[in-house]
Amino acid sequence: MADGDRIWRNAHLVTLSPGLGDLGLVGDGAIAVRGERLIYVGPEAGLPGEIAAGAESIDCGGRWITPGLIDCHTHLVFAGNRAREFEMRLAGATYEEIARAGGGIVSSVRQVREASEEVLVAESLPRLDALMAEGVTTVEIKSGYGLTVADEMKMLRAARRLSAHRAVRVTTTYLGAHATPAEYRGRNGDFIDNIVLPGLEAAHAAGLVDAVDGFCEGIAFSPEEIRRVFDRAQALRLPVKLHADQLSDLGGAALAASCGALSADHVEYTNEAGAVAMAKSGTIAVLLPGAFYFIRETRKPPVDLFRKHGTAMALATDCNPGTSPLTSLLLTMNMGATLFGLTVAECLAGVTREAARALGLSGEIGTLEAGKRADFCLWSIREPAELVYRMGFNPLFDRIHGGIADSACARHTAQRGDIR
Ligand code: DI6
Ligand code: FE
Repeated sequence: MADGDRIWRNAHLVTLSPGLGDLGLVGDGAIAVRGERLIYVGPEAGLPGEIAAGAESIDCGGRWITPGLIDCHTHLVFAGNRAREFEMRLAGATYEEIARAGGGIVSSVRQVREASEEVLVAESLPRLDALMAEGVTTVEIKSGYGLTVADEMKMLRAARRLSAHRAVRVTTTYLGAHATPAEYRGRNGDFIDNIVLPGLEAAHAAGLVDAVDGFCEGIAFSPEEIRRVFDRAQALRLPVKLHADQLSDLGGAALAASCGALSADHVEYTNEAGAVAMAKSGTIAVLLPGAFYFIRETRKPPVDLFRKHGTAMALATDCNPGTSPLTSLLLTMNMGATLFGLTVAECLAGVTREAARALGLSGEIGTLEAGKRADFCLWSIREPAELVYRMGFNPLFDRIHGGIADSACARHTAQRGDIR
């Protein structure tokens, strides 16, 4: 034993670790933590005596433990919102009318450009808090509403700063090729030359980029344009991912796979060849049921093809002001099951183990295994399916990030009394 070891005992574990069946269940389990790491995960009866001796023990009262949840696709940093646009759509307004009234993605671009970095942080924190309140310990955040070099970097700096304010890991993704701003309308090539590529270089040089993404779609960027961005990313040794096949089949999934992408996201229109290519390259299909629901899509991602060919699936919120104003991974899992037909095991793996793979972090997080980071959640539930089954109910009992429990921080803060 080492000073400060802690054991969470009297719990049931959803380890998601390979080789233990779908969910990697361990009944009557225990977890031992040293510093930021897990040092034992398994049956309580099998806890080595040298770990048990002298460690602080926390009785979980028969609750369930899962890995910390991972939201592997968000546009969480933005300013303002698009509620008015939503209201206009409900009243029957067309896309054109909304655009003419200053709505659509350009309105988010305008608001982000007008916002300071401090305002972006302040407006994004409540969204991050909502995710964390349901057990999120890692969140990916994309740029893409700045669309100038300076404004893209401002978004990424704001994203990084969020993790200084909260006990959560933030990974940042450069999405300069998200939309063509008004000043470059009809000149995608120039926009890529003048903004997207220099922005990537600058953001990377400033240490602000963990991965590079693009929006491959008729209304956004062509596969050829995306390839130029990916070529630069690869020259900088940055992993890539892609918004692929959301509204049409441009072969985005196959393009992503051919570049060894970590993930292809949305993938509603992905065809069988795309699914096969993704399985071969280990590219994760990140399903985003919130956007599917919110924009009332009807084409579902080809889940059966993904299963048939062994393409791994993750689930994420796609939190963004235009097509998925969603800050709940629990509801995302419910939607993954009800709208896309995923199993409970696929949903839970999709927000843990597979989400970690979609971020290139599977060596660190995503399952409960000795050696990984001590990121996990305690849930007041009777069985794992409850996490997928309920809508709008939060059974989180405690959230542990890097070995530190939110409950311990709350006690600490309460003890400090006046400084709140
Ligand atoms: N996919 C989408 O649907 C959007 N961005 C993306 O990558 C829309 C973003 C917005 O409307 O703000
Ligand atoms: Fe997205």
